[in-house]
Amino acid sequence: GFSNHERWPRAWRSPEPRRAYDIVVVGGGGHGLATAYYLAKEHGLKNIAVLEKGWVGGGNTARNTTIVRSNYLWDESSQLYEKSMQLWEGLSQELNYNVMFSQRGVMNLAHTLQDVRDTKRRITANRYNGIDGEWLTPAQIKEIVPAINLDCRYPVLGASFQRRGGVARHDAVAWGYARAADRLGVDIIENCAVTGIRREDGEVRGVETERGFILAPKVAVVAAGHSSVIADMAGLRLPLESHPLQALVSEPLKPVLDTVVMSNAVHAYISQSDKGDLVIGAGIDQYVGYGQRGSFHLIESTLQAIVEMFPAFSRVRMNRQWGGIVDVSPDACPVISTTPIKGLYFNCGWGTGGFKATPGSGWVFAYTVANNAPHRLNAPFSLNRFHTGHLIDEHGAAAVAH
Ligand code: FAD
Ligand code: PYC
Repeated sequence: GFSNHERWPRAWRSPEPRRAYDIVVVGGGGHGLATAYYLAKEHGLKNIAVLEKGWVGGGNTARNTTIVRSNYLWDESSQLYEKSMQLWEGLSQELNYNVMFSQRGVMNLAHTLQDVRDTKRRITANRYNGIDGEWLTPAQIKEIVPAINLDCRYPVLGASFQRRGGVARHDAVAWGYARAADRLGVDIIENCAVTGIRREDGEVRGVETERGFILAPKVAVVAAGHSSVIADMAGLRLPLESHPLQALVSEPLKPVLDTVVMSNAVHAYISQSDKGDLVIGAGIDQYVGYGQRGSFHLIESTLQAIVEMFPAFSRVRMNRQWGGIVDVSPDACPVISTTPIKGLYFNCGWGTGGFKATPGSGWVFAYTVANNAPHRLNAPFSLNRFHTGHLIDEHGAAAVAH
């Protein structure tokens, strides 16, 4: 049956690294690939390499639960995520690659009076920013999600609903950006870990890699959970903690859930993939670490929460479980920034919520690297905010327990 699939053309080249590039992007996840694509497409820069220590999209890009929404509280973040949402809406056409963006709606449940107040406040703030959002009563929730048990241990009192939110196919996002960037001349170099950052006189000169030294006057780091490790190579300390975040999927079922349901209070979220699996995620592991593994305690606590809300799923079998390493910042917002070292840029701190931001993050980071200055949309997200105190607290809208 698979014999017809043997001679598929490669979607991107596998070049040997050159001695020098104008820009080296460190990290071949969705964000790094999107950055390289927009550098080439929007800024006409062609001499670019993406260096990836493993394989394209093998990090958090391939490990997340693919939820996309833009319903953040503060103006700064909602505008950044909404830019991303607008890019998602045209992404399959832009890349000529079906990223399976499915706007099936995202529901954030409220289980306490404080949840209700916070959620309604967020919906109002979103609407002032031109972002869709509505409050659902329990009866309206039941209409959209017949399988839900509203009268669970922490009764469901209502929910926010962003109808333009939804899910996308994570691998396709990485592959689509990789192919499009490659066609614009970007060299994507897999199995090429960066092991050092060479600096002279306060400026970047290039990167040490497993495959030798590469000269570059600009180095743009997009390494998610390993950002602090790379910052350390340059003598920088980032205000980030790396935590595992776990998810699991069930055996495939017939269609039973056609929207996304998230509950911060009980630490679980669920959707059904187009293949039929229930895709389930948890709150972050409380300890820091770099192990991309699942653990037993989490299966128990997360599935308890899911079965409380969806008793009908109690006998569904789980197929696979894994972890990714998320880079959590003190205000649950990203860092998209120049640094005190000329030519060194960081895009990190997306924590539990960066998949939805992939296109927008790449777009603003490309602007920042090309112009050596932030775009209006990412100016509030500089490293400097941890000195000035202008934090943008999005722990509520992060919607994943921290
Ligand atoms: P990655 O895909 O991790 O890319 C970083 C890359 O850098 C990796 O490929 C890594 O190998 C590479 N790298 C690291 N060190 C080096 C080095 N020294 N040299 C070269 N390369 C290096 N977000 C949402 O918006 N919605 C969700 O539903 C959601 N669910 C999640 C569920 C889980 C279980 C997890 C783990 C995360 C979830 N997230 C979600 C968060 C989201 O996945 C991340 O914020 C986002 O994918 C980060 O994107 P990235 O491209 O920067 O990361
Ligand atoms: O940010 O929407 C999100 C999210 C969902 C699951 C993990 N993060």
